[in-house]
Amino acid sequence: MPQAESTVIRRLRTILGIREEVAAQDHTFLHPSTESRRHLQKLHLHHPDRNPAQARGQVHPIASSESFPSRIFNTIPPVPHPESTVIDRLRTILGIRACNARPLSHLAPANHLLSPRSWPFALLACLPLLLAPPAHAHVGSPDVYAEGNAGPYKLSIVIRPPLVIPGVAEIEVRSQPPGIHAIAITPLALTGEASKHPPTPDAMKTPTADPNYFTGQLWIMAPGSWQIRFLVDGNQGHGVWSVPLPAAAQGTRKMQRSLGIFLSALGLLLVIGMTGIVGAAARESQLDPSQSAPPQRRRSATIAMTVAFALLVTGVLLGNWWWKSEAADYASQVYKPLAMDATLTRTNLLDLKLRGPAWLFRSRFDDFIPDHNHLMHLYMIRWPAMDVVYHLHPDPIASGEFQLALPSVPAGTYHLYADVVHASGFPETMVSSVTLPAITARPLAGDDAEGQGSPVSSTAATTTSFTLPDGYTMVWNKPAALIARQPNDFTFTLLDRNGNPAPDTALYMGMLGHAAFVKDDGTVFAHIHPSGTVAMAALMMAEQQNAPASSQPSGAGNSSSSPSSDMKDMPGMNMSDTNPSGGHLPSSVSFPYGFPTPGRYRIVVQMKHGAIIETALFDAAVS
Ligand SMILES: [Cu+2]
Repeated sequence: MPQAESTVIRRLRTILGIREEVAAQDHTFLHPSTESRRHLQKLHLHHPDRNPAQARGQVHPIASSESFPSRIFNTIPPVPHPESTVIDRLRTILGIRACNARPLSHLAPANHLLSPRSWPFALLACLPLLLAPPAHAHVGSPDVYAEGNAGPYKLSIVIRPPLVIPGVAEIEVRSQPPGIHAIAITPLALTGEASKHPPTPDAMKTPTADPNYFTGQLWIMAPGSWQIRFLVDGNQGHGVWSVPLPAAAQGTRKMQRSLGIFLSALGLLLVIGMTGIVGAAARESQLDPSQSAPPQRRRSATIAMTVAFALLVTGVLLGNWWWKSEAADYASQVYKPLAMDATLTRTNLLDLKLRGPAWLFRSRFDDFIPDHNHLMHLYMIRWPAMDVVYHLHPDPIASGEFQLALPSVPAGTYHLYADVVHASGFPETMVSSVTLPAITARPLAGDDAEGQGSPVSSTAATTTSFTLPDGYTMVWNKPAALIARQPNDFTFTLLDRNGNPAPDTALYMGMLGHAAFVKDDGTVFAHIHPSGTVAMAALMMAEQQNAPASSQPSGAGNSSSSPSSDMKDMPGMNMSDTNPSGGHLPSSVSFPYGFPTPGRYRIVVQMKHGAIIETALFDAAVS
C-alpha cells in the first residue's frame, strides 16, 4: 500500500505542480494531521509573506523554510474585482483596447459620471439611436481642427469626436517636416488629478503611402473636458503636443418607424412561437408519435400556454421599462446648451442673462475663465443679411449675468453668439438674438471691432478680396474647391493702400487674426484662431501640462513646444498685443478649419495693423 500511495502522491504532485524536493519536506500537505492543519490555518492567517500581492495570485518565490504554505498561497487563483471582470468582458466584446479602457476610477470625479455599471447599458440603449445636430463649443461644428508644434514637428490635426459617449474619436494628423518615425496618442482629462495619469498611448497608423499622414482612434469613455496628447518621435528627437477635446453626447433620435414595426412583428412572432412550444410540450411531450392527447393534457396545455404567455408579456413589459429608464438615463447626459436671454435696457445697455439646466459638470454660471483676454467673446451679426458684424466683450456683473454698453449700432435684428470657457476648459457658445433700434452711443474701444459688407445674398460667394474702410485690403488665398469636412488652411493677407503686404501688422488679442465661420442659415458658428478651433484657454491649460510629459525618459531630443516660442500660433502666456519678437509680424494669417456641412458661409476675418482692427467679410459656397 505505501508503494501505491507514493505513486498516487507523485501523480498528485505532478498535477499540482509541486516540486519533488519541496513536497519531500512536508508530507503533511497530503496527510494533514490536526496539528499541521492548525499550523496551516495559522500560517494562512499570519504568514509573514502573505500580502495583498499574493492574494491577487502573483507569483512568489518558493521560500526555503515554509515552501509548501507559500506554494499554496501562490496557487490561489487571481481574484479580480467583480466589477472589473464585467467591465473587462464588455471591453472585450466591444473591442476596446486595454490601454484606452482604463479603469473608470482613473477619471476625474467630474468625468466619472457614467457609473461603470451604467455605461455599457447606456451604450446599448443608444446603439440604434441616431443623432441630432451637435452644438457646444461653437455651434454645429463639433470637429476639432488644430495646428501646432510638437517639439520640432508641426502637426495639423483633425479630431472627430464621437457622437455618443462612450464612443470612438477619429484622429488624423498631417505632419511636417518629414522624418517622423512614430506618433502615439493618449486621451486624458484636461484638469484634475486624472490629467496627471495618462493611460498607455496608442500608436497611430500610416494608412497610405504618405509617411506624413497618420490616423488613429481613441475611446472617449465619459463626457467632459478632455485632451488628446500627441507624442512624436522622429529624426529630430521627441516632441509633445496636446489638443483639448470637449466631449459630450450630442443627442438621440427615435428609432425609425419602419424598423420599429419590423422588430415589433418579429418580437410578436417570438412570443407566439414560444407560447406554442410550451403548449405543445405540455400536451404531447410524453405521448408516442401516434397517440392523440387526452382531454386532461389538453387542459393542462391551455393552462401552461396562458401562464407562459403572461410571463412573456410581463418580460416584454419589463424589458420596455428597462429600455426606457436606460434611455432616460442616457438622455440626461446628452449635451444641453446653455441658453442666453438678451435684452436692451436703457439706450445702449445690452444685458445677457445665462440660463439653462444643470448639465453634468456644468452646475454654475460663474466658473468662467478668461479666454484670450476676456471672459466672454460676443459676435453680434445682423440677420439675415449678415452685413454688419461686431466682435464685443461683455463683462460679468453677477453670477450668470453679463452686460455691455453697446457702441453705435445700425438698427436691425442681430444674432448673438457668445463664447465662454468653464474652469474645466470646457467651452460653450450661447446663441440668442435681439432686435435693436439705431443706437448712437460710444465709439468702439479696446478690443471691440466692427465690420460692414454687402448682404450675403447679394454676393456670388466668389469674393477673395475685401476693401477695408481705411483703404487697406484683405485678400483670401481661396482654395479651388471647398468641401465639407475637409481640412483646409484659410489664409488671409493684409495689404496696405499701395497693395503691398501691410508693414505694421499687430497682434489682436495676442494673435495674428481671429475668424468666425458662420453659415447663412444660422446652424453653424465657429470662432477660430491660427491654432484652430480649440478654445485658447483650454489649449493653454493643456500646453502647461506638456513640460513634465516631454521630460519623461522616453524622449530622445526632449524639446517640447514652448508657448513663447511661437507667439503668433500659441499666444498663451502673454495676451498683450506687443510683438514678442520685436520685428515685423507677418502680414498673412492662416486658420485651420473644415466646414461641417455643405452650404453657404460668411467668414469674418479680423486682423490688426497699428492700432486699427480690421474686419473683412468673405463668402464661401461649400459643396
Ligand atoms: Cu478670438
